[in-house]
Amino acid sequence: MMSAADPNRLKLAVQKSGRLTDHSTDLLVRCGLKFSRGKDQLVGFGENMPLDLLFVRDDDIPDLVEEDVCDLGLVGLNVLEEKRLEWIARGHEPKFTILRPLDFGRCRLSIAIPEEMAWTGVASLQGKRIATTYPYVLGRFLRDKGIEADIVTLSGAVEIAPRLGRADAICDLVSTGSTLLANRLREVETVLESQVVLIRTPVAIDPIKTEWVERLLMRIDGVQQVRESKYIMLHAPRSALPAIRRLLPGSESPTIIPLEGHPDRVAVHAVCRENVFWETLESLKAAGASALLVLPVEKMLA
Ligand code: PRT
Ligand code: ZN
Repeated sequence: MMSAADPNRLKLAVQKSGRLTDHSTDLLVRCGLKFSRGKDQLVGFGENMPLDLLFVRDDDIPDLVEEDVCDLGLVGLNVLEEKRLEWIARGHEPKFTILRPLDFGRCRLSIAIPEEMAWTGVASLQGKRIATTYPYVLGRFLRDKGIEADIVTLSGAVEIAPRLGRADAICDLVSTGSTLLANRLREVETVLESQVVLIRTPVAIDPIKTEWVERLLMRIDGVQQVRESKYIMLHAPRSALPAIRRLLPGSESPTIIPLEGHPDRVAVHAVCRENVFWETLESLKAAGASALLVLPVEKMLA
């Protein structure tokens, strides 16, 4: 019987429980993976692919991949970049590879200051105390900008540090900005834009497993493409074709089909790699199109 300890099976580290967990497992399920979670909930056993999931804290994912305990990992660039700079500072040159940015878990690491603090640009940080859980990324940012400031490293609750008198400013993750607002803080500078990335071990993966990495990547690309893609169908007079082709968003070569009994009219079918908005449909109609139909695309393989 196959087991998760089988060296021929890929191991992919994902966050155990947090903001990235559902998106990570959803992506893999969309790639066709069926998995069952063991009693300890730590391993997800791939039932239809030689691929097992290891559920861990997101902060552990870079180490697990860099040390080749896992072949692959899904982790936020914020966590990965902080680890990378920490390793370099400790004399370890990291060798993992980023295979794909994945367009979820988007957020930014930003500097925020109390509402009443004056701001004339990053120079306003000179000599200030900045609280963060990202001392290495913040340190590099300040060095690049030529700013000398005190980095106050905290393990959490960074947003209350100014109110407690522990810092003058903070450097923390922001997505909607409502946490900053609730703490009367103002976002003034982006330090790092982040999203989830797929990373792979620096160690060579054996050929059988490599084939599955390639298949997984191809499926991930397909999943990413269909997310925004639409299949659009319409009828139009032949004379309107040039105008209609210009209006179809992100589509390469539409299929043109003659309409029985209407020599001057055709059906146009096209895959649009961008969302199709009402405005586009209205413009198409104005250009002569009729019987417009927009369908979601379920799977795509180039
Ligand atoms: O237990 P474990 O260590 O695995 O989880 P964790 O608590 O460290 O991480 P988790 O689940 O909170 O976040 C995991 C990852 O999600 C982060 O490393 C980022 O890559 C990503 N991410 C995306 C975010 C946010 N958006 C985000 N908004 N991580 C944290 N936040 C915080 C933010 O700092 C703020 O305090 O959420 C709060 C709300 O944000 P606003 O701006 O929407 O108010
Ligand atoms: Zn964490």
